[in-house]
Amino acid sequence: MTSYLVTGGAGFIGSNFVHYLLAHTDATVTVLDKLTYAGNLASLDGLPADRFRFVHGDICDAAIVDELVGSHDCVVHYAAESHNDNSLTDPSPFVQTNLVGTYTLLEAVRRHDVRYHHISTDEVYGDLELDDPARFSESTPYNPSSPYSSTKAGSDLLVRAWVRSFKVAATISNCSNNYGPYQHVEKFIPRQITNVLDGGRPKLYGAGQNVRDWIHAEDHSAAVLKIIEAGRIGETYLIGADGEQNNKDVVELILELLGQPRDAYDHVNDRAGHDLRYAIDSTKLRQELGWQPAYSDFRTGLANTIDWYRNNENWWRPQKQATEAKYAATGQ
Ligand code: NAD
Ligand code: TDX
Repeated sequence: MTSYLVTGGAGFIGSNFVHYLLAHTDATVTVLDKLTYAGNLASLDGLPADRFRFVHGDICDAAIVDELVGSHDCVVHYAAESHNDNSLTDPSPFVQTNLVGTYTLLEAVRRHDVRYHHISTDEVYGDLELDDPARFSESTPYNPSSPYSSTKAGSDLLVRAWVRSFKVAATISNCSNNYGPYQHVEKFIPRQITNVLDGGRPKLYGAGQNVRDWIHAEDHSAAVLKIIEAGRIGETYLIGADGEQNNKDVVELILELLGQPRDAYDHVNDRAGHDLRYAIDSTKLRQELGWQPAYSDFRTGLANTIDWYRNNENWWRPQKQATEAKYAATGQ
């Protein structure tokens, strides 16, 4: 039996991973989470009390991090400031949490010689042209665009340096855009679903031609567990499910699945420096570790996600108004 310390486990992907881990292994899990605006304890409701514990704290707090890292077998690091738009308004918490927080964890992992898995994003590679057949692979050079992605890239480089210099037992995964339950309403898909459920309209940045490579959060969790259990130390694995879609098509599909006219959306101000296209080649993960996505049909995965938001209004309602007020201030 393994004891896991999961940072950021009250956030979107971290909470999905905790549910997955407790359902698919006999492990015990401690979540360390600061409960920023993005953390929600309700995402961890219903977990078995004898195998799960929540600790409220900051990954930049070296004392609490040292104590928790020293008492677990494996650290899985999800905690981050994660939203590109927020990083354009105020980059400072991104530098603090994503860089200083990762450094604080790595130092504790080094002291206690604990297995570490680092969760990162495909955005560290920058973006691709819309008509470029290329996809990101493990050998693509880093070229991040935003304050968010540059701090994630910096955190990945810290991990690589700690592996090489201090022989820390770490792996890294860079995943594409996730969707599924428990995602904050500031993000693209939940924002549009809840706008429509609220009687409003989806908001598309610019012309909506930007492409994202969608993967269901449960498929991401399965891939991370495979890498922790069977991945090679020091290696990076890209995680993606061949889910490329442009934003306009996604908005139109959400409207169709919710029984609305496909053109009932608004164009709003574009994001500064908006990355054009992300696309992942996950051959290494599939061939080396035998991982495959279970959600191969985006339409079905999206319909399930819409049902989840329809049935869990009490989960998202408290954040909706403040989130839309922030967007109104930037004309988005
Ligand atoms: P999220 O914003 O939903 O959740 C982040 C969580 O981290 C929250 O619970 C928050 O309270 C917590 N947190 C923030 N600062 C903290 C701190 N200083 N100390 C402790 N906890 C803190 O984010 P998410 O979308 O679930 O992303 C999780 C991770 O996955 C991030 O590292 C992100 O870069 C990465 N990622 C996300 C996506 C995506 O599509 N969302 C894709 C690839 C990689
Ligand atoms: O209202 C919107 N309208 C819109 O057109 C919002 C919120 C977004 N968009 C566009 C911007 C992007 O092209 O939709 C796309 C997806 O936007 P986000 O959900 O903000 O995701 P993105 O910026 O692509 O980053 C996400 O994937 C990679 C996560 O937020 C990151 O944490 C992850 O690293």
